[in-house]
Amino acid sequence: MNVFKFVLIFCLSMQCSIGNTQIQFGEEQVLSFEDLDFVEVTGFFKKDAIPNWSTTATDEYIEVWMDGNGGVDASDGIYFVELNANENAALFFDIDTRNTSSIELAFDHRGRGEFGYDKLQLKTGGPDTDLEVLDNFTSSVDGWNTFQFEIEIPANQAVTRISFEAVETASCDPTIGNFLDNIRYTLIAACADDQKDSMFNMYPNPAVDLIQVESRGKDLAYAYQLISMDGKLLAENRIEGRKIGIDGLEAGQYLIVLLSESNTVLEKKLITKL
Ligand SMILES: [Ca+2]
Ligand SMILES: [Ca+2]
Repeated sequence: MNVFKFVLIFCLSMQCSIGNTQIQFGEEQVLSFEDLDFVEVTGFFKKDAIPNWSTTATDEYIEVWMDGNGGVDASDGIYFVELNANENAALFFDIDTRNTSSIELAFDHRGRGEFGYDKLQLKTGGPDTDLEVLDNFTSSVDGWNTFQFEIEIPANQAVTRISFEAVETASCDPTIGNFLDNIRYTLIAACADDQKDSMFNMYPNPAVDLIQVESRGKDLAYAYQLISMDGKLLAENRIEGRKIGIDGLEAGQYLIVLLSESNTVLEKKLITKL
């Protein structure tokens, strides 16, 4: 294996394995309304009772259905939801998308009314932004449909909201229709080729004795780790004056990991010491 190939593979694997423990790149996560505190009940519940989920409803209620209620079975497990309890609102969850290039999303949708179709709208964006409409998805009463969608994550969007809204119901009442269950998502890591869009710039590279750290976002890097190409931690220090000293290092390639105050990984960069 030539040196370049080794460096690239090593860098990609570090990018995908070092990081905040909340980020599970490449592993499918399932939000299926099964981790509820209440047992075997259909009803309206305050959003705090539904782990991971929230709603824009002013009364904060989310409508949970149990297997068999109204003749409808969950598509996964025993619980599912109907969009809208008492008022027309959005049901959503937020994902930590630092260092993420895209999300592979899948969900199951089913209509309720006997005549016609239910339609939901998928939206996404940062939690503090006007969410972007990705697409509409339509299902009838005849059974659960699985829909899949790949969502591109803009660089520096640290948190991504996934939102579902009822836009049409066969019942003509926005609070009656649009069942949702078995939401799966997989985060795809932003790897080495995304460094041009990263939050931090380290220069010069190659470097001789000092590396300057420049931040393009609100995050500040408080400390760094210097890691050898065979994965050994060589140094871990606070960053003083946005500079990292590499005076005593042997010439070669190293990985520099920038850390926040809580030791969360902010950025990783391959640096060459001359
Ligand atoms: Ca379920
Ligand atoms: Ca309802």
